Amino acid sequence: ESASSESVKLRRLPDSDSGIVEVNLDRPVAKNAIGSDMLRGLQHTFEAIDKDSSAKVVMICSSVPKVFCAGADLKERKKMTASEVQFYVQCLRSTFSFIEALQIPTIAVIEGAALGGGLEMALSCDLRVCGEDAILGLPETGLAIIPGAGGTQRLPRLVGKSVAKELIFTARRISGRDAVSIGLANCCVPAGEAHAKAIGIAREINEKGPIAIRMAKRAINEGLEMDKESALELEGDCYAQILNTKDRLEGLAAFAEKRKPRYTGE
Ligand code: CO8
Repeated sequence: ESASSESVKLRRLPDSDSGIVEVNLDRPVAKNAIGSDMLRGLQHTFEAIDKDSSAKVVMICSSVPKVFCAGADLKERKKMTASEVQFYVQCLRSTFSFIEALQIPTIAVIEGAALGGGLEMALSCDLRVCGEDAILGLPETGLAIIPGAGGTQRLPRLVGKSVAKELIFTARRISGRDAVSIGLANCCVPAGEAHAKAIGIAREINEKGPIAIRMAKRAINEGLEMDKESALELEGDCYAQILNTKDRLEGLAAFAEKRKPRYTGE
C-alpha cells in the first residue's frame, strides 16, 4: 500500500487481480470531506494511476464506515475568502474532469453518504455500485450554492433533465435502491457488500482486452457529446485502433482453441 496523502491511499490488488487498483478515501474525522489536503491527495493519486500502464480498472472506495464522502469540507470552506473558494472549486472541477477522462474504467463503491462533492466525484466515475445504506444527494441549494463540481452537468446526462432538476432543486437525499431506479447507480446490494460486488465487476473488466476497453470508453464518452454521424465515425476510428493488436488475434485463437484468452494489452 502506498500513501499519496494522509487521507487518500492507493492500493493495488494482489496476484491475478493486479490490474485492479483501489483508491481509498480515509479521513474519518470529517466523514471523508474533501479538504485541501485530500484534494491534493486525489490529484496525485489519479495522476499516478494515469501514468501506470498496468492499471486496468480503478475502484474509488471509502475506508470510513457508513460514508463514501461528505463532499466539500464545510469547516475549511467557512474560513476561506471568496477567491480561495474559487481556486478550490477550480481544482475540484479539474480533478473530477481528470477522473472522468481516465482511459480505464472507474467504479465508485458507495456505502453510506455520498453528498455534494462526494456524489459529484462518483458521477465522474463510469459505474456506481451502492450498498443498501447508501444516501445520495446534492445538498448544495440548501447551502445556497449550486453543485459546482460537475453536478449540474453530469447528473442530467445520466438521469435526464427532469429528474436531475428535481434532485438539485429540492436537495433531496435518496437511497441506493432509488438511485438504481433512476439510473444513477448501476446496482444496489445489501449493506456492506458493495465492495465485494464492485470487485466482481472489476474482475470481469480486468479479464477483457485492455485496449478494447479503453477504446470502448472513449467511443462512448466522446461519442455521446457529438452528433450521431460524427460519433459513428469516431466509433470506426476506435475500431481501427484495435485491428492490428496482438490481443485481437489472441481473442480469435482462444475462441478456436476453446480456452480463455490471455490478453497482454498489445
Ligand atoms: N465538511 C466538514 N466536516 C464534515 C462534513 C463536511 N462536509 N460532513 C461531516 N463533517 C464532520 C461533522 O461536522 C462532524 O464533526 P464534529 O465531530 O467535529 O462535529 C463529523 O464530520 C461527523 O459528522 P456527523 O456527526 O454529522 O456524522 P453522521 O454520521 O451523523 O452524518 C453525514 C454523516 C450524513 C455525512 C453528515 O455529516 C452530513 O450530512 N454532512 C454534510 C454533507 C453536506 O452537506 N455536504 C455537501 C457539502 S457542499 C459540496 O460538497 C459542494 C461541492 C461543490 C463545490 C461547489 C461550490 C460552489
